[in-house]
Formats: sequence, structure tokens, C-alpha cells
Amino acid sequence: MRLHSYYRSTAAYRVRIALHWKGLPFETLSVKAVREGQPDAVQAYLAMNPTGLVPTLVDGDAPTFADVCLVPQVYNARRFGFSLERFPTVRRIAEHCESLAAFEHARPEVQPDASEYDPSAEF
Ligand SMILES: N[C@@H](CCC(=O)N[C@@H](CS)C(=O)NCC(=O)O)C(=O)O
Repeated sequence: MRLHSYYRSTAAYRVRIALHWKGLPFETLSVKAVREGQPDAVQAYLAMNPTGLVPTLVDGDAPTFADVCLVPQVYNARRFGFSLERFPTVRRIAEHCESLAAFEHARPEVQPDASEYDPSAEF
């Protein structure tokens, strides 16, 4: 795992504690070049994390708990007509996850009680 981090970031600090607590080995990559605004570094970082915030934890291509949280949020974004045009990375990750069996079987539309769907009960 690779943690894109800044030593004073409290958000990165939390993730470092959790990784050490779990005994998960990780490599720390400083976002110094990003913070200094070096264009290539900024573009590369935004491609990974469109918020531009730290930290960003990269764990290969396998789905993580972050993806488990992301996919239902993307579902709701689509449901309420929120455009994800500005978030190509989020769309790419969600589409990849949705192609995996575990995500496919968990989709709201294929749940047994989905047939009880009543559009008039929408808020
Ligand atoms: N919800 C995010 C918030 C991350 C966040 O706010 N990070 C701050 C540092 S603690 C940040 O990147 N600020 C912009 C900057 O330092 O340039 C998380 O908990 O990871």
C-alpha cells in the first residue's frame, strides 16, 4: 500500500495510526511537489484523488472499504440526477466495481424487496 501523505495533515495522521495499529505495511509518499504546485505532480495527484486533499491511500486494484462506501454514494448520485461529469475517476472506479460479482449481487434493483418499490413514496 502507498500512502500519499503530508506529515502535518491530521487526516493523514489518522490513517497512519490505523495502518500501524493494524500492522499493515505501507510506503509513505510525500505530497510536497503537489503542495508546491508543480503542474505534473498536481495533475497526477488529482487523477488519483479529485478532491486534492491528503491523504490518498492506494492499495492496488482490489476493491477496498472505500469502494464499498463509494458505490452506494454513486448510486444515490445517479438516483437524484446529480451529474458525475466532473468526477471521471469516481465514475471509472464505480463502473469497475459494479462489474464485479459482489457489487452486482448487492445492487438495490436486484434485491427481493425491490419489487415493493413505490415511486409515490419518494422524497
Ligand atoms: N475527509 C478527508 C479530509 C482530508 C483533509 O481535509 N485533508 C487536509 C489536510 S488534514 C488537506 O488536504 N488540506 C489541503 C491542504 O493541506 O493543502 C479525510 O478525512 O481524509
